[in-house]
Amino acid sequence: PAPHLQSYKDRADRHTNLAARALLRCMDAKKTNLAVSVDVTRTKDFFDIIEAVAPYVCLIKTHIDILEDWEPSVTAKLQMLASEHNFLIFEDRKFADIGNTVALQYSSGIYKISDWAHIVNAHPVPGPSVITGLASVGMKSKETRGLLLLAEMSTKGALTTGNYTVDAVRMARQYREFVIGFIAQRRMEGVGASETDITAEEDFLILAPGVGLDAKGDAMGQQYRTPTEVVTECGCDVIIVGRGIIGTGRDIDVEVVKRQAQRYQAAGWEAYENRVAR
Ligand code: 5FU
Repeated sequence: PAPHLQSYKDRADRHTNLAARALLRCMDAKKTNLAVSVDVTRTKDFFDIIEAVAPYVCLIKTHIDILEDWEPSVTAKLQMLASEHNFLIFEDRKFADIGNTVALQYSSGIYKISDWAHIVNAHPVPGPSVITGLASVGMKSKETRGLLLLAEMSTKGALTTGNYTVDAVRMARQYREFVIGFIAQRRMEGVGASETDITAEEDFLILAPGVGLDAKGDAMGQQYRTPTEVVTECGCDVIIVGRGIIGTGRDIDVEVVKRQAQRYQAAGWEAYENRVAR
């Protein structure tokens, strides 16, 4: 059967990339397909949120460069929490430059992303060299890292459509040891597949941003769909939720954050169970 009709557990047992395998195992063990996007600028809020949502997530998604008081101990603590609470870390860096530059941006600078992020993502716009550049760092790491290609974005008017998406998927098929899936809005198995593609063995994870239970969008082009639309109907594997859980106000209410995380975990898991039971 197609990957989205199989259980996360079966897919974990079969996956060859260690980061993908760890993520699928964690989803099965914690019964969650929820990733929380911790888009805040203060380190204290960052960790308050992570501690509140940790039991309910398989993945914490970061934009590490928006923290105003970042210091090296932040990513060290994040790694510690990840192993303590069993979740993976996804730095939403969206690399989009030549291979040599993205390799440096991934490994170096102040953040040294490859040291602590299990998963990163890249725009396919530069062509395959963006993948090989990042793989030159990620595949060297002791713990294998995984890359997601941005095949589709959630925003209104996004240019990630048609042939662009098809070419992104074709590129990913050439580097299946490192490219573990896509940021996308639906499954990609059928996309651009020719008869020579061994699609039966292919298991790309689909991580979908743009998920909300209470709002349809924001004032800056974001568009939201529900976990049922995203997981049951469109076959995505992980729901990525930011403001639906952390709120939009300046002050963080950890009790509300915790409740919302529980609510999205339950909705995401129910949507998955309805899908595999079909
Ligand atoms: F690639 C993408 C995309 O297509 N849409 C997104 O929203 C990434 N995102 C990220 O997911 C975005 O940068 C935010 O960090 C997060 C969504 O946050 P929200 O608060 O749930 O809208």
